[in-house]
Amino acid sequence: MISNFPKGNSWGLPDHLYQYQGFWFAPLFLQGVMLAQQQFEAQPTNIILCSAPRTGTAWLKSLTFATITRTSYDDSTTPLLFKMPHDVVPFMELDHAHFSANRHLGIPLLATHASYSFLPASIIDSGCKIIYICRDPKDTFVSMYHILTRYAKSQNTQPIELDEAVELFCEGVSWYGPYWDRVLGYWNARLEHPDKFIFLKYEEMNEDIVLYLKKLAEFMGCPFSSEEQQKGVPEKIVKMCSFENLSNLEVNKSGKHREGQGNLGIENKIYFRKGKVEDWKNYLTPKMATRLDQITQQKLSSSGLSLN
Ligand code: PAP
Repeated sequence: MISNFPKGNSWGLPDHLYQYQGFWFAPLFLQGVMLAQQQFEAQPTNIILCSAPRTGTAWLKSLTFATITRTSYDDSTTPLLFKMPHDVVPFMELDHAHFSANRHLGIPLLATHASYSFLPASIIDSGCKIIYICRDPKDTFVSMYHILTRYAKSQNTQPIELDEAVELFCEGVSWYGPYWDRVLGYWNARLEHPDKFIFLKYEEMNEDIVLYLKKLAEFMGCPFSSEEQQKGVPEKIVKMCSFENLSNLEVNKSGKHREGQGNLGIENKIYFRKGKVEDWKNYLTPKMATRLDQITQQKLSSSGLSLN
């Protein structure tokens, strides 16, 4: 069925992207989203971490995981010391569709890159809490370009040039793209269910991560007590989950993610690049940046959301 959908350039990777109900997917992930829609039964206690690729998912996973499990582990025992952040939270379209190894990790967290319109009905019907993180499209694009280029090289395929990738991203032909439409989907849904949503921006978190971690803990129903705050527990979690700390752990320098699962098997280190805000300035020409900004302004004009 998927092979009959419209096909798009997969940025130099061997397979195509396929368009389904307005969004572009790699086949394994589209199949996963469709299977999860049919099979996944959410529990009301589930907390769903939603994001587009390259917008801060791994950071959000590590922060929420460390916060929720803080009575079981501290910074010297947390599984984050020997598992990469993507491996401590089940990923709906892979773990609940294709591979069962990470399916039951004993935590209420579940992650997905799917757009709001693709979430299984049980997530909405059960009133699950949803945490959405987004990022300036320019940094998101640069981050996506780098990971796909590195992945293409590891698969011995020829990566595409930066300007061609900008074109594709602007046209919406990117993993789970169009980027703007999926952010807007969650932004608009948040207005309908304000008590169930927290909407985060990578850049704002970067400015005051302790504040945002406290908000997250409260939202998830496990606020930091005054005693914990006096002991500096939020600060310790922030330090544990910082880019500097995580990217220097042995597991994230030399480990592999999803080895033996399909043809995945990706080196953990390619997930950690720079973790900086406005790194796009080092890669995009002014013309490319203006083009991306113009699309952002057009698409978000009446939404009240700003992304740059
Ligand atoms: P993914 O879900 O597609 O793997 P995701 O985790 O959403 O990607 O985002 C990756 C970005 O977050 C990378 O940004 P960069 O390419 O601009 O550097 C990655 O480096 C960054 N990142 C990973 N871990 C952290 C962290 N602990 N703190 C801040 N940024 C991080």
